[in-house]
Amino acid sequence: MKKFSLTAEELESFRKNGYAGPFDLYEEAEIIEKYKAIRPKLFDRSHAAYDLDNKSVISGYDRHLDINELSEHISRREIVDRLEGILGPDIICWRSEMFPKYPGDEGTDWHQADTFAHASGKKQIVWPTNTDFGGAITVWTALTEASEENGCLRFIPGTHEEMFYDESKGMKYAPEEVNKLDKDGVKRGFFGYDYRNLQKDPSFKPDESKAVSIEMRAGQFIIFWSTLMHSSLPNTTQNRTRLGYASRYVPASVSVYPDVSSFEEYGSEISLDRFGVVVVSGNDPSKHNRVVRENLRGYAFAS
Ligand SMILES: O=C(O)CCC(=O)C(=O)O
Repeated sequence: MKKFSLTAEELESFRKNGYAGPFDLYEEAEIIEKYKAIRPKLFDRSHAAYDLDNKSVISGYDRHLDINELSEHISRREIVDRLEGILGPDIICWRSEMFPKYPGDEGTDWHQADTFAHASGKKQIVWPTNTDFGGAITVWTALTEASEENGCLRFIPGTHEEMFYDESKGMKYAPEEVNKLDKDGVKRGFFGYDYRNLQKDPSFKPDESKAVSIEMRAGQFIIFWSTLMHSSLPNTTQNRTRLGYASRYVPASVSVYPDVSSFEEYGSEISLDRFGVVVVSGNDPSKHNRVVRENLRGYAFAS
């Protein structure tokens, strides 16, 4: 057992429900200071891994590769000790994303991600062939409070072992056409896509009567399978932005971006020239991913 390992009960509940937490990471005063330090750095792309405009939906991808506070965050023991019970001893972080929801923003459509091919059309992670299960573990950290009013996450517990979406179907990026009220009058979208286009059964409707809201104070994090049915509520407040930072982890045996040197999604193209996975625990015995030991400013990752 490590200091922050999941207990046997927490692990059992995680296996059944597909998520664990929320857990405390930063004190209230600490996260306010951290957020103040991170915010201006998000706009400074001088060392960012990708040449993107700040307006791009994916400008918040992989900022752990150039913002020291985030480079430190992804390997925090409070997170990694807990992941070891789920993913085993050798763990890589292959992606992180900022998820802002400004006052008036729509909610995020219900979705599940297995290979993360949904937007780019290419599998972004591939588990070894002898494994019948994919997906990634997402650690979603609240950099601000996340409540039902300003757009907290919603989960449907126990849905993580069956995919209701076919990520190979492809979706059309059309920000002007989607993001309208859905059939139930909820303002919801998927950052310019309509995730419902990937449904295996076009008449499928997630059973929202079983959904739970994940309210968190700033500084807490939640762990969940990307294959868990999840969404978030619209931000209906006048002035309370919700900002989540999601870091995504898989065992080191998983291949990340196999056979591609760039990809296009959400209307932007990314070259992977400066991309690398970060080993946050153990080693990378498989050697099929490019591993980076320091971020693009020279900050050494802990592992
Ligand atoms: O923060 C959100 O609204 C969505 C987050 C999400 O879909 C994810 O972390 O996978």
